Amino acid sequence: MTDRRRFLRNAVLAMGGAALAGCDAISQSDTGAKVLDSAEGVTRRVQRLLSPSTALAKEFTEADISPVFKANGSTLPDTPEYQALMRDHFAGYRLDVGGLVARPAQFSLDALRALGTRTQITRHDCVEGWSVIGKWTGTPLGAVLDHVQPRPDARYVVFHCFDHIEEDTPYYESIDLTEARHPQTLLAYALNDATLPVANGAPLRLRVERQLGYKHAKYLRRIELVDSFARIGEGRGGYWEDNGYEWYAGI
Ligand SMILES: Nc1nc2c(c(=O)[nH]1)N[C@H]1C(S)=C(S)[C@@H](COP(=O)(O)O)O[C@H]1N2
Ligand SMILES: [Mo]
Repeated sequence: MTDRRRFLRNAVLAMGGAALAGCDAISQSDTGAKVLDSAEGVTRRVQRLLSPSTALAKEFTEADISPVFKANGSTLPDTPEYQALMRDHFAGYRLDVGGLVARPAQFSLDALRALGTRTQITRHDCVEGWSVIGKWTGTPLGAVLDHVQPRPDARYVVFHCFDHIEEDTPYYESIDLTEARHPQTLLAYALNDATLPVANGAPLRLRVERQLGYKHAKYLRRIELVDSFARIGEGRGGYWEDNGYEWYAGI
């Protein structure tokens, strides 16, 4: 448990749960009700109470950048679809954004760049216990959402990836709209001023800097706005969540 986690848990105990009574939209759906019941839901809600939704993850300087940015999990998706795109240096890549949006769209990497760009030097913390600092450049996810216009019933952003860890179980992840609109949440296409390497998720991967490594979906294939992730994968909001990890992986 990180110091922050421990601190949050103590904060929950100190408040006796009373401060959590003013529930928001999360209690309105079946999935939300389940999340709220769990300790994890409490952690997330306390974290939101203690740090405003706009709080930034720490940013570092050029001098702090790790000499090598370790790659983890999938490092070379083997599906024919991905292999074909890779052979062509991703020239034919299009990110499909759909689901509960007014204007579904497909974006080339140039189209994404045209929506806006941000660079940040941040620390990546893997649940396995290692960290690396890297410089990321990408399009703020908020700018993409502004373009596709989520419908009022949209609550989560789901990231479908090209790779799978087990046969026929594609990697996927999800975050809520608050996290999606956070200024440091990027669809990143560059690492340390170079085109994103295949091992780190080319051509496009998520950066969601206030959460652990497994939330940062690599090899983005499709983004889907949903009102619940109950019917996606095994229903827990991500590949690793379906295998027991927490959905809100706050650092
Ligand atoms: N599509 C996909 N995304 C993924 C993974 C993966 O296996 N597949 N692994 C996750 C884990 S556990 C970590 S720590 C980071 C690793 O990112 P890196 O390879 O750039 O270090 O990617 C995350 N995103
Ligand atoms: Mo990880």
